[in-house]
Amino acid sequence: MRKDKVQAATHIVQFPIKEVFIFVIVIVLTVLIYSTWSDDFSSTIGNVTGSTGLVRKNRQPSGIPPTPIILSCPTDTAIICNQTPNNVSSTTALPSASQNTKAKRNSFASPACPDFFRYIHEDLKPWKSTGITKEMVESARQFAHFRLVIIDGKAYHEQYKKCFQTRDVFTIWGILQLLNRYPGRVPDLELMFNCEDPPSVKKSSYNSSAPPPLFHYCKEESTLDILFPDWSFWGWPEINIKPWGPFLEELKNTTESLKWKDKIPYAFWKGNPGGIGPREDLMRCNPSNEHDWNARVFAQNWGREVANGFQDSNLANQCNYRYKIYVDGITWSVSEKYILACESPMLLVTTPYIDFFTRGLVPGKHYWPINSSHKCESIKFAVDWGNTHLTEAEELGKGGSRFAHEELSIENIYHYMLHLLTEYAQLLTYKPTPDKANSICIESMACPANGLGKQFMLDSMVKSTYEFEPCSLSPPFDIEELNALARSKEEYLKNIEKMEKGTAL
Ligand SMILES: *[C@@H]1O[C@H](CO)[C@@H](O)[C@H](O)[C@H]1NC(C)=O
Ligand SMILES: *[C@@H]1O[C@H](CO)[C@@H](O)[C@H](O)[C@H]1NC(C)=O
Ligand SMILES: *[C@@H]1O[C@H](CO)[C@@H](O)[C@H](O)[C@H]1NC(C)=O
Ligand SMILES: *[C@@H]1O[C@H](CO)[C@@H](O)[C@H](O)[C@H]1NC(C)=O
Ligand SMILES: CC(=O)N[C@H]1CO[C@H](CO)[C@@H](O)[C@@H]1O
Repeated sequence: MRKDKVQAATHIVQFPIKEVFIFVIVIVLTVLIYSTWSDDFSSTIGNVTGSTGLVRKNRQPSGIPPTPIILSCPTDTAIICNQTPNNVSSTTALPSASQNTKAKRNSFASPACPDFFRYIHEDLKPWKSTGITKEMVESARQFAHFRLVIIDGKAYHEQYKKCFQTRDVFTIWGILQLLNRYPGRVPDLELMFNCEDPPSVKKSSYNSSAPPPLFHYCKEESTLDILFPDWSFWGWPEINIKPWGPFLEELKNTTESLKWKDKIPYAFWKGNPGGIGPREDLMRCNPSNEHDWNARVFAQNWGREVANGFQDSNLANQCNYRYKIYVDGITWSVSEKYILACESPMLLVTTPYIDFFTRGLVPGKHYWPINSSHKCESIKFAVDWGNTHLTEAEELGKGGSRFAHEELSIENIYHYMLHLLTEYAQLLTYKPTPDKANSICIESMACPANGLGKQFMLDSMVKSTYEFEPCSLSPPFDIEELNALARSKEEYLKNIEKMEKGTAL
């Protein structure tokens, strides 16, 4: 128990930024950054509003009217999932294959998905020419905590190992919501899922054989894990992190009441250093007799937070600081999205870890990179720069926040899952069967749940089928695009480094 708490803290509490990826990406504004880059840094930063917010406009109706989803918990009988999922298809006939094709065509008329969706193609590339055989899926079992099968819109689950806390529960809950939101749209599939921190599928182990397709929350350049949104989008009851949709709503209320210029002009981080190198290192950036690095970093004691009802760990209150630091946990940290959403520029201690959305973040547009080999100096420089370039710093904070609220809206999370699972299923060369997996449905998960776990399930439950087409997935990046993104990101980092060197520390 105690160990659990400590671990929880370690995994979780970071709330610093997430940075992620190294080589990977940079984004849309590459060109912009390129062109303005060399001599006018601040206009680069200043003008990076961008491609967010497109998705909600011009949505294409799917032609299927919204049907309410009702959770009905029997009082005295056992829950049986093997009927139609959530009673949806009893009122709405499942679309036939031909309707699906039509729907697919329609979706091309939908607005394009955010650019980071294009990495779905990158994640699945190792199997593009071979397809995914049953043997390949079975070879991923060695890394998997559970197996999930979807057949005719119904889900089946087989547990191999225990996941930390309720990571698997809320991940699966999210997939059930997807099935309810888009009845008939998620194709039959079978997948293996790993819910721990470290990426597992090393490229170098599969030079000549097909790698195991493994779903996971994070990866590195040297691994081949298939990225999937983490559990906390549906809630993290152990540390009172609300589902993402309601959290964003609440945050909008808080941030509206706080003027940007009135925020506390330092860089904030709170989390559990827990023996994690980069975090321990960050703790050294607190003010001392010799230095004030403009950082205000706090060690979180999750045991105490749990005991006092989380009164001191309200994430929304952390937006009171003008800058927010992200630093990795054991690997990536789910804290990044909360840090981004605050309108305070995210100071991202650079990281080799990548999660599905961080591939869309652009330095100078969504965050400010912090060199992890001299964090304190780098943070001091960033804060001094921001406090003397208030307009640009505010714009950077808002750029990150727009990304969190718009590109990363819960609606887009479902679109991402739908596109990923659809593309993945198309690669399967066989028809999956449940075998030893058991039927699961919202009733079997939510009815027996209790406490905060149950509340978060109810709060994040999809209450109706969705009447619009998902955004349309753009084609894969070509190699030049990927190279250009990586290059422009690298140059951005180098340029910040030069700016830092130009000041006497
Ligand atoms: C399913 O929906 C039908 C029609 O709306 C309703 O009569 C029935 O009670 C529902 N079944 C369950 C198990 O909720
Ligand atoms: C795969 O290739 C890399 C680099 O070429 C090499 O270092 C590694 O040992 C190889 N792995 C195997 C399993 O052959
Ligand atoms: C946000 O503010 C609106 C309007 O003031 C209010 O109706 C709503 O309940 C608030 N939402 C949350 C989550 O606090
Ligand atoms: C970070 O700092 C180290 C040492 O100070 C330096 O070697 C490295 O190039 C820097 N990284 C970037 C991306 O500038
Ligand atoms: C600082 C800067 O270059 N701002 C420009 C950003 O883009 C808008 C609209 O394209 C211009 O009006 C601004 O002048």
